[in-house]
Parts: sequence; structure tokens; C-alpha cells
Amino acid sequence: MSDNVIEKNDNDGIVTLTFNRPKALNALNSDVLKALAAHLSELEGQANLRAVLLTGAGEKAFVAGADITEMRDKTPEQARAFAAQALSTIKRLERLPVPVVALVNGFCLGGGCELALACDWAVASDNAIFGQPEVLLGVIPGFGGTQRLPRRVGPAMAIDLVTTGRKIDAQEALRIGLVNRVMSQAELSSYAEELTKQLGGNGRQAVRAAKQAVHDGLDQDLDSALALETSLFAFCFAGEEQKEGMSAFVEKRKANF
Ligand code: DAK
Repeated sequence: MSDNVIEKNDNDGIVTLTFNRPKALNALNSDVLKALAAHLSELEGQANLRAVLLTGAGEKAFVAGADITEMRDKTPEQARAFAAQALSTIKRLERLPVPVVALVNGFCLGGGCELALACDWAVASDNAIFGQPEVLLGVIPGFGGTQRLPRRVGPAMAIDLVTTGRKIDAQEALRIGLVNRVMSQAELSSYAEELTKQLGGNGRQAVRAAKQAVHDGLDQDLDSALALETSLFAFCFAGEEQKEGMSAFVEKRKANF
């Protein structure tokens, strides 16, 4: 595996993973997927983890898709194995117990868009370009795009994007709910600091429980999901954070989690 295809920066539990193949617009090959899986194994065991940010090296691309050169000669069996490996890695990313945010700094196509969809939310620079152009290559999205895209933007828009393969700009991505915010490249590069401030005063266990409630609840009917929320709400009262957070409010001081 080549070194450094993903760079890691850890700022007190706010971890940024940077896809680092700028000459290939950070396209995802098997080395990158292996490196991502290895980083996830570390992050899953990291006690002080607060958030994970994904971004792309260079100013041109977040991730321009799966590596087409590597995919070209695959047999159906190899394609199935490749997709299965990627799907399980992307699922592990999605289920990290902390917020996972895509910082989309340019082309975000195919497998790159699917990676962003597996993040809890995405923010984009104003030059970002999104799309699921797989049909132009004679295939369909293979990293979850046909399933996560309709869940995020609705089936009509998802079918539009996966059947035409058209590219959309950051403003359209914002309008359809694919990204939460659009900002300049400079603002995007300081987003880690902004997120540090936003999460800084929050209970860590509460943040984890909030994410779990949303993810697990989305897979259930409403009554079961509300019961899950009740369990997690009650669970919060078993820990120190709830006592500290509510005491701090009553005593008119800042909570110290
Ligand atoms: N793979 C490999 N190399 C790529 C790449 C990619 N996806 N995208 C860009 N590159 C490389 C280019 O080949 C070029 O390399 P050199 O020629 O310099 O060696 C370099 O990056 C710079 O790209 P360009 O010269 O093309 O730059 P431009 O600014 O002119 O164009 C572009 C930028 C993003 C519009 C263009 O590069 C482009 O269209 N790239 C391909 C985008 C794309 O089609 N992405 C989707 C890939 S398909 C599945 C599993 C997974 C998937 C599907 C099925 N199963 C197992 C079922 C996922 C599929 C995909 O993601």
C-alpha cells in the first residue's frame, strides 16, 4: 500500500482525514480504501474522538470518484468484491459514534459523492461540483449512491441525478439538501476550528447518543424510533454529563464536561 494516500491530522479529538492523490483528483483506489479502513480501526478505538472531517488534497477535488483506471478491467466477481469492501468501509465511517462531516472542496463525483453521502452532513466550497456520472461509464453507483442519495434529496431528484449523470454546482447541491452550507475555500479550510467551537461546550456522550438516535431511528418505524429516543434520553440521566450540564445552568455557570 502506498504511504500517505490519506493524511491524518488530529487536533484534540477533531480528526481530519485528507484524501491525498491530487494528481488523480483524489480518486478512490484499493490503496485508499485500505488506508481508510485502517484509519477507521484506529478511530473506532479512540476514546477522546469528537468529530471526523473528510476533505481532499489540493484545490480542485474532494474525490473525483472511484479510480476508473483500476476498475476498468474488473470481472463481475471482482466488481462485487470491490463494491462489498467499499460498502463495509463506508458503513463503518457512517456509524462512527461522533459527527462525520464532508468538507467538499471541489469535484465530488461518483464514489466521492457517495462518500459525502455517508457523512452526517456536508459543507461545500463555492467551486464544488457534485454528480453521480456512473451511467456515462456504463455502470451504476456502487458505493451506496442509489440508496443514500434518495434518502437525502428525495427519490425524484436522486433518479434525475443517477440516470442523467449530470453535474450540479454547490448552490444547486445546497438547494436540494445535498449539502448543509456553501462557503469560500478559505472558510472551508477553517471549518475544523468552527466545529471545535460548536462542539466544545457539548456533552460528549450526549452528542454520541444524539447521532445514534437519528441513525438507528431512521431504520425503524416511528413508534419504535420514539421508544429508542426515550431509552437514549433516559440513558443520559445515568451519566455525569446530565448532572453537570443541568447544575451548571441552574448555577448560572458554564458546564465543564
Ligand atoms: N479515476 C481515475 N483517474 C481520474 C479520475 C477517476 N475517477 N478522475 C480524474 N482522474 C485523473 C485524470 O485521468 C487525470 O489524470 P492524468 O491524465 O493527468 O494522468 C487527472 O486525474 C486530472 O483529471 P483531468 O485532466 O480529467 O481534469 P479535468 O479538470 O479536465 O476534469 C473531471 C476533471 C473531474 C471533470 C474529470 O477528471 C472527470 O470526469 N473525471 C472522472 C469523474 C467520474 O466519472 N467519476 C466517477 C467515477 S465512477 C461499483 C463501485 C463503484 C463505483 C461504481 C460501481 N461497483 C463495484 C458496481 C463507482 C464509480 C465511480 O465513482
